[in-house]
Amino acid sequence: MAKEPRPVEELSIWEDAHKMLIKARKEGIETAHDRLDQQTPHCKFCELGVSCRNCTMGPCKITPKAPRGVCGADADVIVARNFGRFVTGGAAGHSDHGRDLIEVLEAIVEGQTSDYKITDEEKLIRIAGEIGINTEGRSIKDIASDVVECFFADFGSRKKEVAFLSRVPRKRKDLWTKLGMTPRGVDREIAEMMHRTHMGCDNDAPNTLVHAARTALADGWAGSMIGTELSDVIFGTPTPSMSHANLGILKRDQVNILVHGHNPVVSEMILAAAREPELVEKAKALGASGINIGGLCCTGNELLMRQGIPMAGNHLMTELAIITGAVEAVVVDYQCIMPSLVQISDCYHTKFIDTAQKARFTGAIHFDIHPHNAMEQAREIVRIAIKAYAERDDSRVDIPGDPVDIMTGFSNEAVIAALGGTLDPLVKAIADGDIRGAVGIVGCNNPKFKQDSMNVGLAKELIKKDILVLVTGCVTTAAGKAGLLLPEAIDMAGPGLKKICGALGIPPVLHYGSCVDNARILQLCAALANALGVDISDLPVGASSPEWYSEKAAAIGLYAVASGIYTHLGHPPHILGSETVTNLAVAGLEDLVGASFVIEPDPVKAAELFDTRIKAKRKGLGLSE
Ligand code: XCC
Ligand code: SF4
Repeated sequence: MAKEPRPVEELSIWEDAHKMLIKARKEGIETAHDRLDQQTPHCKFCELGVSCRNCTMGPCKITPKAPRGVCGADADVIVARNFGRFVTGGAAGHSDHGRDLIEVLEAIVEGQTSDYKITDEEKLIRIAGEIGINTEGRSIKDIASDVVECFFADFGSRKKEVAFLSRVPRKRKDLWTKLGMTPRGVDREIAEMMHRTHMGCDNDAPNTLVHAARTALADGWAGSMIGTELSDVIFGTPTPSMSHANLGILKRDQVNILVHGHNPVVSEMILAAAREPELVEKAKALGASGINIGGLCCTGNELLMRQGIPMAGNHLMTELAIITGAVEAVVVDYQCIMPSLVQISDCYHTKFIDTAQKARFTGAIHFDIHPHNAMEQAREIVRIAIKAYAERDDSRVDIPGDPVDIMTGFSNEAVIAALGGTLDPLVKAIADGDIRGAVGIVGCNNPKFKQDSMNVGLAKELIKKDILVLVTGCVTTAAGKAGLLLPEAIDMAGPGLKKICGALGIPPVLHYGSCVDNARILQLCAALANALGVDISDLPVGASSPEWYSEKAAAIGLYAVASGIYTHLGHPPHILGSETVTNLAVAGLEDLVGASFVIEPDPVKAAELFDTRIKAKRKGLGLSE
């Protein structure tokens, strides 16, 4: 028997979401919330992580009566293997995204594209210097060519360590060497995890987890970091600017195109095409007043950070955005794109367009976009969207609410510039206790949580305690909709943050970018630790992914912990079936890497945990409260 749908107020904290969920029900459209209800209760074995399908002697599941799989693997081994592969999926996603940016830079260097260019030459030169490339008196193309080589090599198996380990504090690097956690090559660690988890290989849970951490570190300090840094080089390093967020950014009288996914390579071209006068004229000829580009998820974050384009929503808003009936096209690249969007688009005039060979959707219009044809393809996509505007059924359009203002664009470069060129004022503010510490709140929505209740709740609690918050990924739109990404939000903060952020004219919650941009936070932590002459694990900092769902979020969490950053999760990964693995995650890692995970579903309690941690770390550094 079908379950009664839950009241919409229980599903999300947002009014725009409530309105669209009600509209969906009226129009007979299913959302992730409905499907979660169909899927629950979930399989207990899978939830605990004790089911294995790694070979055809199985599938096996561990029970009190059957404590070992056919091969003899116990719960510890099975949980560790499953978690290892889970993290590896995430590391592969971020890193393959990073590789795509290297390929674009390569195409620029080799003259195969005129659609992309090197926008931030200064940053490219700076990066080259950091990874040991000679820049003296050389042309930008030659330097770029060497950077391309070096980063491609970071994916291979010929190196002892990936290039950006040059940013890591000495103590941390030595620790990784000692533990066998030093990431050597992105693809190598990923392949090795697949190997280790084949039947009959790594059958020692802690050992598997050390390699999971190494794979995650390859993501954080190579795949993701390369993705972020080269995106800045190609599309420009973000600087603070104003924009807005929520479904109200859709425009009744314009051609609305939503870009969704993660990589700016395609979405930047869509934006550029939509700004071409000829295409704007075409839209006007059909009665629209213009072309409006809105962002979803991380592709949205990328364009928001650099181009100030507004955010329609985060993960759980992606289906609801289409349900407004006002979206002409959803253009996607890869990751976090629910396949249900194709079916929902089909219920309206909305064209669903995929653009990557590695992320195709049955029923979508496909474009194969590469550096050499990107702009021309983007124009064609925008033309399709314009045409769709004529098919829009006005009687089904409902755009809920008015957009909220947000401030964005906080790259490390922008923060350092705002501080007058060095990190010293930040170090001083931390030493003085005006900023007691910092926490990065990152990651997703998950229909298992009331949407954004944790994301927003935790951020509010932390700033009250004078803990600076940095947000990325889907927490961005959450914080933005709650008014936290505005300078005026200092009124919700403690006295110290109020003073410092007030003086700088910045919000107490800073938008730091997309999910791969968590690499910016790693870099900041490393720079702070180096400035103080300590390890990252000595800093009064933390990370949190309150409403996480994805393999990528697990990879981020693990590279944060392995880098020495105490990390909170709103709910556990599928590891509870192994006491060994669970204890390592929430305790044992502390002894190994100086940080661990903590699981806490209540935002107020989670903020308390951070408070305690930050107090202890401040004390360790000899700083008073
Ligand atoms: Fe995806 Fe990056 Fe999660 Fe959002 S936050 S749901 S991973 S889009 Ni990374
Ligand atoms: Fe079962 Fe072992 Fe095969 Fe996994 S690897 S399915 S536990 S026999």
